Amino acid sequence: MTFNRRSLLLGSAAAGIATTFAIRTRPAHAAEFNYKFANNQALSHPMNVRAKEAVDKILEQSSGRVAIQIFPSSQLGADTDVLSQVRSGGVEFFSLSPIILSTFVPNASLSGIGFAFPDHSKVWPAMDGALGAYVRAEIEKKGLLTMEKIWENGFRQVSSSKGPIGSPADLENFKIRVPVSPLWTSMFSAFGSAPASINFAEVYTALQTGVVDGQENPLAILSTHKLFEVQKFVSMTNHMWDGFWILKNRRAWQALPEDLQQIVETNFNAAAMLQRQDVESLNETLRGELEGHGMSFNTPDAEPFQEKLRSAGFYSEWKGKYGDEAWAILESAVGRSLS
Ligand code: X2X
Repeated sequence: MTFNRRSLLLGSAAAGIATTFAIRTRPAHAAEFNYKFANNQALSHPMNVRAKEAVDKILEQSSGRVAIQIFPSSQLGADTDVLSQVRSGGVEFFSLSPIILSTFVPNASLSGIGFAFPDHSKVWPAMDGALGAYVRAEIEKKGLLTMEKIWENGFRQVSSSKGPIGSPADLENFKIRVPVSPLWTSMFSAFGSAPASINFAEVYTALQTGVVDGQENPLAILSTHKLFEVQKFVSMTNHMWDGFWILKNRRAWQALPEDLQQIVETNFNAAAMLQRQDVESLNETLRGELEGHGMSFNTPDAEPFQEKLRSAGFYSEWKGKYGDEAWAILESAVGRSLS
């Protein structure tokens, strides 16, 4: 990374002094559109690496008219707060899991149903196809907008400080942090766990202080967020796939002339394609690194977990909530019956 004003801004955001620094260093020829992109990921996560490349290109291709400043690591607030900000216009762009987004757009969580996707070969055609189009339309109905291409978070794995999860019985009474969303709470309640809804900004501390014994996230996050410092066991449950929609405040977006919208949309979507590859390969190759940090891995058979959800009525309950039309879109995307 070259040492220039923009990398300084990005670096200072990580240190938590972004706002004051940004004001002090604003150049005389400020951009016409100064927008913020908030996210919950560490600077080292491919989300921020690829977003930085995208905003640099946007600045250049717009001849300096669109300056997007990145605020990583929940600097502008926890996810549920920033969701309010992107609705009100306090933040112009925000990346959010479809499952957390469901607190505002209920059917957005459809793509996160437990064990729906077997692997990425079904994920991308679905999210770039009918399932993604359905969800984007649901988001628009609520007055928000999103970029076309969803970014990758990955298949989620359970980690614990107490012991490996080998079967559904090991999840019973397990104190697990889940993101703030009824789908997550419902799923781990169906396993008989004790789920606690905690925003990502608080996860490290919650694990460190023992408020919860475990959490679930893709391996890239265990690495970039250093959760290996406070967790010992990783169980490769692959229990759900998760991504990040890049939400846009409608008013801020419509204030951009069409050619600038095009520049922003194109660069974010191109960055998404690269970020998907980066994160997918990290999630496939990080096991060795995490073992080097003292984590131990096991890979349980997924079938008993799915069976437990089925017998607890999880699938029929959510089919009822989403409705038959949405459920049919999901089943056709994953290519099989889920309930
Ligand atoms: O909160 C989480 O666990 C994270 C980072 O995976 C999401 O944004 C859903």
